[in-house]
Amino acid sequence: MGLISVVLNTLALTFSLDQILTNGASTLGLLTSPLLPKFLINNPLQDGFPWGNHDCTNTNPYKQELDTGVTRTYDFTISRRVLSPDGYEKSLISVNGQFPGPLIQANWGDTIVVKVTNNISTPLEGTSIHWHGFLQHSTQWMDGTPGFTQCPIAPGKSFTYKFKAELYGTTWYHAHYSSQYTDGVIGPIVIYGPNQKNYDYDLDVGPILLSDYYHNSYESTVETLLAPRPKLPPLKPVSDNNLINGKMNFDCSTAADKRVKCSNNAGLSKFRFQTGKRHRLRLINAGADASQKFSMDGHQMTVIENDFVAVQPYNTSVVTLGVGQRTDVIVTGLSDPKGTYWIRSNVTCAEAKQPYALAALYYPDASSTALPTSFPLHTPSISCDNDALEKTIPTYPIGPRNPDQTYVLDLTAGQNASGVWLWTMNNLTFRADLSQPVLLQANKGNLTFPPAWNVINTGSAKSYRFIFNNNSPLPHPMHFHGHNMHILAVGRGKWDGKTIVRPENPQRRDVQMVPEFGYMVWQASADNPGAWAFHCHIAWHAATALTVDILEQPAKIKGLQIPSSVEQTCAEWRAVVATSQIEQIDSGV
Ligand SMILES: *[C@@H]1O[C@H](CO)[C@@H](O)[C@H](O)[C@H]1NC(C)=O
Ligand SMILES: *[C@@H]1O[C@H](CO)[C@@H](O)[C@H](O)[C@H]1NC(C)=O
Ligand SMILES: *[C@@H]1O[C@H](CO)[C@@H](O)[C@H](O)[C@H]1NC(C)=O
Ligand SMILES: *[C@@H]1O[C@H](CO)[C@@H](O)[C@H](O)[C@H]1NC(C)=O
Ligand SMILES: *[C@@H]1O[C@H](CO)[C@@H](O)[C@H](O)[C@H]1NC(C)=O
Ligand SMILES: *[C@@H]1O[C@H](CO)[C@@H](O)[C@H](O)[C@H]1NC(C)=O
Ligand SMILES: [Cu+2]
Repeated sequence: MGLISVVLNTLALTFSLDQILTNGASTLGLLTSPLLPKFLINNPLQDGFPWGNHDCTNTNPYKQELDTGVTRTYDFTISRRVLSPDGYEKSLISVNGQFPGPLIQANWGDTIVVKVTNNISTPLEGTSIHWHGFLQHSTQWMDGTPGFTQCPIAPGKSFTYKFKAELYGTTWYHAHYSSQYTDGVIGPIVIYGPNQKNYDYDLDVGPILLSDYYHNSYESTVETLLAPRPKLPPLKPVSDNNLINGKMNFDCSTAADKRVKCSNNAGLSKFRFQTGKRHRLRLINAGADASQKFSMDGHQMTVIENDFVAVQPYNTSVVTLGVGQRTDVIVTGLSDPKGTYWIRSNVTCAEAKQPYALAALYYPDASSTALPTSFPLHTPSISCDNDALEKTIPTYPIGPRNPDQTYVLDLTAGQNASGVWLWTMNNLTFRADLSQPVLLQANKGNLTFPPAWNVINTGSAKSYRFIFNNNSPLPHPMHFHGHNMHILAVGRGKWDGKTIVRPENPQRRDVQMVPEFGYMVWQASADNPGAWAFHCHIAWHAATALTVDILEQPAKIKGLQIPSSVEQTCAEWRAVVATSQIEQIDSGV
């Protein structure tokens, strides 16, 4: 059995039977996985906390430059490894041999350092890691976006990322090179911070990554998507499975390629609850395409945070997450110590052969080998809209003033002259030059960019607003780097030009679902000079050009002291590209 031999090579001796089920060699989603603490304790404390008396109602985290003086250091090697997360063997691109990759943890105000080494071979590829949702104030070159803030890390080379935990809550990291992350380069990040006083919790169950999963390599998917298809409609890739913390069973009789090693009953993620205790769950959609509808049979959830933004708590039985989004919930344990329940995550708004991910929840006296027999609480729903803006109210209110600049961004799709289906933003199809990151060019004072880089130069505007019109029949999870967007309005049809939901305190987050044939009006403070991607987080859409580059405060970019390692990474990348060993197969991001 390929699966067993892979596991045995390096890990089996120290693993329990439960962990042998970890076909992705990850320790997430096991009954032996440790609970998380309230914060990491090796910091100096003030008023009992690493962050002193700052909390989620008294401190503006975008302005507060909290610095604990503590650094958390990680070492990541990105390399191919044959694993069978759902029983079907695949050459994944792993982080330190694991899928999902290891957890990064820090306290609010700590500094995170991650040395990333590119050990991907056969074929050789670049890589780069994006720290999703981090602001990167004063480290704008550490955002990990090729063509925007850096060149890809060349094969055999390393790049060390260093950035502050300016916000707190739950997030993830992922490769931002082509659609590489969908083959495995993902992992959770927890930044401990203040909790909401009346919604404190007893036990932190930790990250729960939800991800649609493909048995084909990302390269084959992307190459098929970008092949000319004269007169034919665009393709929609179909996922093979849906995973919770990288685990799920797969029915091998339905495998597309019967020659590939496959075992049924690969194993599910398992979680433990205590009766009557309040549990914190950190939900993350780390998938490629699908929105996820997360629910727990028999349990209500209380939402306390969306993305990196604490919100006034509200109850729900289903959490909807577009790709890239996170929601933290508190769930109170029920009273029966023998209870077992299904945890479910359903794919929605995407094509899937097996859309139903399951995990098992056990109370202390339940046998952890018995499968639950529970039923869902609610009526099924398939909408992938986020909860209404009226419902998601940040605990720290910020009312953005009138913007200095307003832009209209029209999204459509069509075929170019070679018959390739591509997305267009204001009629332009995005394609990065991975060897020429916009941030470095702007730092040298050259603000002339080829049209395909889709650069929108916001000049010296102190704040800017975008009216984003989605003229397509698909919803899109739109992500902005380096900021939390103020989401002023979202809906179907066209914006009326005036309605803003709670102008004194609109929802903030870093990814927002925009409905099919709908709009999103969002605004940002230009407090972060840099080159920031605004893109659809569906990997297949970003690969097919659904991206723009928002250049903020270019005059200030000219004064940035960018470390020489960024330029060196470009020199190393250009040297590989010059030997034609690596081809750019898509938009680059
Ligand atoms: C680098 O990748 C090769 C296989 O592609 C693997 O054998 C080796 O262990 C990897 N090195 C590290 C440090 O992960
Ligand atoms: C939310 O649910 C919790 C328990 O799960 C309950 O104590 C609380 O009253 C509920 N809040 C509302 C507003 O329904
Ligand atoms: C998820 O799918 C199951 C069927 O497997 C269904 O019973 C449940 O209601 C669905 N959940 C949601 C939120 O639609
Ligand atoms: C159409 O787009 C593809 C993919 O970006 C590109 O390779 C091709 O050159 C484009 N064709 C034309 C005529 O621009
Ligand atoms: C995009 O192209 C259409 C049709 O050629 C044109 O009507 C429209 O004004 C263009 N939009 C922009 C923003 O250039
Ligand atoms: C500015 O950058 C563009 C795009 O990379 C390049 O074509 C042009 O030669 C540069 N101009 C100068 C003066 O360096
Ligand atoms: Cu999209």
